[in-house]
Amino acid sequence: MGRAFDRLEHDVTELTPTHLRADILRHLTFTLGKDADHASLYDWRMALSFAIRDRIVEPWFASTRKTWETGHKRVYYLSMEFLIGRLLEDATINLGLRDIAESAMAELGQDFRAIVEDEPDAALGNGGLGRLAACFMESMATVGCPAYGYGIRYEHGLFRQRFESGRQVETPEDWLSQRHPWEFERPESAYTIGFKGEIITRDGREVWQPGETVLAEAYDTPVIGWEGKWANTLRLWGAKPTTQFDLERFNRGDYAAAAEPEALARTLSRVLYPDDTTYQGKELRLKQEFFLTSAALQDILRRHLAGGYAVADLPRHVAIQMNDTHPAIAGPELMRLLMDEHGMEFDPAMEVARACLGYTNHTLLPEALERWATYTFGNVLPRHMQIVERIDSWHRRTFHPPHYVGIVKHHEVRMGELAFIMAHKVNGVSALHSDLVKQNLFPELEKLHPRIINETNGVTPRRWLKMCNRPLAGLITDTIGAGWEADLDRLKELEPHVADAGFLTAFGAAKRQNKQALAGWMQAHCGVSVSADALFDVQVKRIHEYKRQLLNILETIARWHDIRQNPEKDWVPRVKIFGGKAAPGYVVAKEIIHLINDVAAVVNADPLVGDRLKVVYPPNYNVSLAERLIPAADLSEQISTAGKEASGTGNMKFMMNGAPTIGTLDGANVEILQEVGADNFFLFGLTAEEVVKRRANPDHARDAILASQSLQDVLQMIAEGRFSEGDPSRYHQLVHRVWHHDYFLVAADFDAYRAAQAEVDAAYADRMRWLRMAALNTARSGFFSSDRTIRGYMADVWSVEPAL
Ligand code: HBZ
Repeated sequence: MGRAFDRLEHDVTELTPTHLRADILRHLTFTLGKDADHASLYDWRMALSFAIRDRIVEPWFASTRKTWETGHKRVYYLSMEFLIGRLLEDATINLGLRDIAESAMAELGQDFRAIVEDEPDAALGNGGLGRLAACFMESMATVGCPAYGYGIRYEHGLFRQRFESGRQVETPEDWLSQRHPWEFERPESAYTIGFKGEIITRDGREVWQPGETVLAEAYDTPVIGWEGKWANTLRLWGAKPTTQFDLERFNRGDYAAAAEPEALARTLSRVLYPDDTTYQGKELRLKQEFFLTSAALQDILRRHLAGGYAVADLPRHVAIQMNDTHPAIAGPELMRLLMDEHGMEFDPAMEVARACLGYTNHTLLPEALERWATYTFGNVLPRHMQIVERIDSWHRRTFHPPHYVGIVKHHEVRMGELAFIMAHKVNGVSALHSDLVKQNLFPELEKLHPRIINETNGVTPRRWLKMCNRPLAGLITDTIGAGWEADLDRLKELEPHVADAGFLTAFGAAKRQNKQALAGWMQAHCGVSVSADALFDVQVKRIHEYKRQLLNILETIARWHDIRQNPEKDWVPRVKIFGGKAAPGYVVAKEIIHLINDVAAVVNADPLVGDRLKVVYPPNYNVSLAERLIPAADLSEQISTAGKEASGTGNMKFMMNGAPTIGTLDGANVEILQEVGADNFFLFGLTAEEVVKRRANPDHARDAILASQSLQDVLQMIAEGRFSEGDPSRYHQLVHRVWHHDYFLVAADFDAYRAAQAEVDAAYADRMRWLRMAALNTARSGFFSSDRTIRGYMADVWSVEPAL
């Protein structure tokens, strides 16, 4: 690697374990005030993290300097969620220091793995949307796209999940109870954020006089790209009170009242909303969205003006991406800043705002589309309510949309329509999803203002292959040489090797090593013993009816039943692995979790079945657990009802790690199938169009159940209480739903899914055939690097060139 920055003291490539060891000891002594003889695992982790962080700071400064000097356009990614996970190992990998760090720690008598695993996950997100934002940050740094991520520094990330008698129990997550070594607090970068209050007229202009204010204070985490050539900033806002602590009240003994402003402010950045399923009209959520957006936009304008540019020049220097509608208040807030604070007129302000803004849609589910009661919206953000109405009437006057199309409808502000109208580009996240956004979500708006494009999601291969799957990453480098990490299409060079039995055997050995490690972990943490020879069949993602974990567990029951009926048959041993959290208020999802755990208890204790089938559901699925499970998977479950999963990104991680998919034609599965070929993908189920048609038949579930003896048996066993001894009615509602309210077509797809699972068994039984399929999945996964996705956004949405 060449030196990409001029003022670096020591080139990272010249660093030896001895250098690093000295730095670690220096931090242990002078930053932490600890003596090596008495240092805990935590102390060592902090010392190593600071020593690694030191090496990020120089490229970070160099990148920032270069962007300032050249006046390069910057991208601002606004997201309520960044699901970043652990940072230590990722940073060492991107700096090329992974092995050096391991040796340095060994020299100090410490186990690198144990240190890495001591780091808590930064879980500032729910699922795919938040993890995508984290992959994008890493890819923007890798391809040299100058960027800031803006989010909220939640004190408590996504809840921790435990199981009590098989039921999900949530406990608060506490990642900030320990020092977070990666961030820099910036008390000097703080902005006042207003809420409520009234509109007054000043010098003939309407201006907002907020009734409440809080301070947004910046915390910066550098994000380093592959080989340390570029670094960007993840800037998370923490809320602080604007008013001084009331000493007079405190002295009078009124402690609670004295602390009131602080308590009020802190609630704003206290918790991440854990609901990824339904939009909930909570005032605090709206306040959080505005808090993030207003702080970000004030910061963007301050930086732009500090560069000496005119406000009207904003689009030449600034691209702002709204990650779903959560920050869609950016449209009206940018308009307010341009008009009320910078004196622009409405029309030119609209032009500037729309040229800067882009909007990514991540869902078609109507219940997840944000809408705010005009009463709430007008109360919390009175000036923005005026601006929204002005935008809406301007839109009606100028474009004459059909009467039912608009932003404000039936006393609600529709954030999707608002985001669409305020953005110059709107994108979906897979080819199929983008088509459906065009056809079903915004057909009229798209006709009036064609702007919907597709940017198929991707994932960073540094974390999701290089870091989490060392055996496979090593084999890839041995086979095609280094450099594939930043040019993932090069994985194609593996293809000629799949004809080579030696390569396939090595591929199988790498997989086997990961499975062995996972088996040991599951034994220790879940108390279930599994054989690494069994087929590891994995479904990990949020629990949701549309994702159909229910279909998977019903097939599991059918399989168990078949094994019991016919134990002599030559069964391919299977381990069904589940992982995922349900939104705390999502009753049906929680019932499904309970059923999976109940089935696991029965199946795993059945001596007649033994190793032929095991069910394991490790609790608290998160980024770190994904890094353990995905490399060990043989089969990737992507079985959502067609038309419902916008893209999926887990599907891409499994593919990269050599796990063929069993899946429907949904989201990015369609593109995975296209890349990998039908021979290397277990396709089943109704298509999105067929789903819509089938639903029109009110008896679709009944018809499907009556046509399938196996499904009848399974539902009967559940209803009889075979998995809920002593409580036979436990799943009556769930079974009733399958018969009578099967909106997601579990029954209609059941037989097809079973047949596809039988094909999986047959393919796995032929070891060389299976390994070929697995290796081809890896070899053909290059398209799904988030570097490709980011280059797409840069060219199609942001009009930004790489600065590297
Ligand atoms: O975004 C997911 C999609 O379901 C998935 O298909 C896609 O791959 C991924 C990235 O594009 N959507 C989410 O993860 N959505 C949320 O987490 C969410 C969070 C808060 C909400 C609504 C949705 O209020």
